[in-house]
Parts: sequence; C-alpha cells; structure tokens
Amino acid sequence: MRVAIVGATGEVGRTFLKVLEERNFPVDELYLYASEKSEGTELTFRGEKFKVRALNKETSFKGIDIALFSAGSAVSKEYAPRFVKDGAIVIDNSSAWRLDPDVPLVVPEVNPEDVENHKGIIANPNCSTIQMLVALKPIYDAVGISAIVVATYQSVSGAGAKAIRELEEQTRAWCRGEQMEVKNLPRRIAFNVIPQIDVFTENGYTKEEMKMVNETRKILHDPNIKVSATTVRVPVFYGHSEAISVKLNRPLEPESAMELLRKAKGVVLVEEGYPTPIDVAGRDEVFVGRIRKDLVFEPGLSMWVVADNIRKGAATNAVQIAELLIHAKA
Ligand code: 11C
Repeated sequence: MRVAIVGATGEVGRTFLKVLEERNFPVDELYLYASEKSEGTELTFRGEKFKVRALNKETSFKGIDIALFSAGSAVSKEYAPRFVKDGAIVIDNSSAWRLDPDVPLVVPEVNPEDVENHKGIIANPNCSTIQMLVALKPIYDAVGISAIVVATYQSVSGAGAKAIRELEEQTRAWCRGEQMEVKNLPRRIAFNVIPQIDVFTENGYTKEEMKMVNETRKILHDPNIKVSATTVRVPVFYGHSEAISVKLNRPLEPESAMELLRKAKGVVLVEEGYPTPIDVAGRDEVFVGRIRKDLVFEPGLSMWVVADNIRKGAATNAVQIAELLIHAKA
C-alpha cells in the first residue's frame, strides 16, 4: 500500500505513524504532508527517516492508495477531493465530510459495513462520539436505546499540541506564582474546567455537543435516537472521560450489560475500581466501568467510559478503517 499522511506533524499525524507501525499495516511507500512551515521536518517510521513535504495545489497525488487526513476541515475540504481524483481513498479525521450523505462515517466496532458505500472519502467521527458508541453498541443491539444523556471530561490534547503546551505553561506559571496566559482555550485550563468545546450554536449547545447528537444518529442509522450532551474541557493531557446515562427500550440488568461488554470487541470492562484517563493513555481500547441502574430512566443504565482520544478517538480508528478496506479488497 502506498500511504499518505496529511497533517503528519500534528498530534494525530504523529500517532498515525506509531499506530501503522504497531499494527504492522502493509505500508510499502509513505508520503508525509503538512503545512509549509513544517516542510523538511523528519519523522521516523519503522526506524527510517521520512521528510515532510508541503501540501501544494500543483502536487500530483497519483499512485497513492490510502490517504489519512488530520489537518483540519479547511485542508480536508480542499485536498481530499484532489487525492480522490488522483485515485486515493481518503480517511478523514476532520468534521468536513462527516454529515455528507455520500460519505460513510465509520467506527469499525459499530458500523463496519458502511465502509463499502464509500465514493472515495470515509469520515472518522469525533473522538467523543467514537468512544461513546463503542461502549453503547452491544447494549443498543441487545435491548435498544432511545435516549442518551452524556457529560464529557475532555483532555487538552483534543484541542491540539498548542493546548497541551498551554496546560503545561499555565501549571508551571501557577507553581512559580507567575501570571498565567490564556492563548488557545476559551478560559484558563490549569486547575479549572471549561464547559465549552468549540463554538456555541443557536440552540445553546456547542458544535462539539451537536456533533455527538448528529454523528450518533448517522452511525447508528437511527434518526430518532435522542442525545443530550454537555462537553467539558478538563486539565488532563490525554484521554477523554464520559458519564453516560441511557434510556433502554427493554430492561437490562447491570450484570447482563457487563456480560455483553466483557465480550465486546474493542472494550475493556473494568470490574475492580474504575478507569481514569491516566490508565488508558496510549491504549487503543475503550474502557468502561461503574455500570449501574440509572435512577431516572426506567429502564435505564449509567456508566463511565474512558478512552485515549488521540488513539481510539482519532488515529487508531482511522487505521482500523484502512484495515477494513484492505480486508474488503482481499
Ligand atoms: C476536542 N473532540 O476534544 C475535539 C477534537 O471534530 O474531530 C476533535 C474535533 C473533531 O477538542
């Protein structure tokens, strides 16, 4: 496979390289692209150094089989169709194409069959949606879910390398008794929580919250499922956590839900204690704990779900989609 990574120097771009290497993805040729300011940067893959090229409108992408994009919506909108025109299949991590009816939105543990309907672009969902649906799908299949109420606790890496630095710098400044600078996040993040991820929309929910609503409906092919989300940034470097309550169509005891999740692909059920972001950073699975009867929804369940947002929430999910494509070809 001739593989391109667009946005290679970012948090997700660098993790693509690690995940492709760890999963022994059949990469025969590798092309790394990023913005002009990163041109010439060297990144290592399987012990070999590769130079990052600047994306540019004159470049031909002919010969590339799979392009993994994580460079933001504007770059995806402009360049994904160019790659497709030159013969590649694009797996896009931005929100640019997610709700396009011609673009499958895929979580391999949830709707792998949708991959087959692609017309050149396949979208990777938002990290918060991915981990929620990996945890809920076995329950959804067994008894049906009509409503989801979720609060997220999202790490700064979701907002990119600059936000990671901002948490570091503010924490250092606080320890030294110095002024803390707010640069990339809407409020101070050190020793704080911020109930805003992305911008607000007209209904009072943020774009991140509405992504959880609309992407869930598309992935489950269930336009009627109700989702209400509050997405919150917390001073954690890697790993998003979610407190989820679901209204079930038919009763399911917590012990039976646990039995389903013990067997579920891509899920680690934590039965002693509970998962925290520090436990899951660097892991590809979705960790679920604290499964209990919900005290509002009847029948209903509540649970705690944690995953590495850069891995399962982005790079790993995209590479798994690429693996589905290879298996479909084989
Ligand atoms: C965050 N979930 O944690 C966001 C980042 O639509 O892919 C990913 C945004 C997206 O800030």
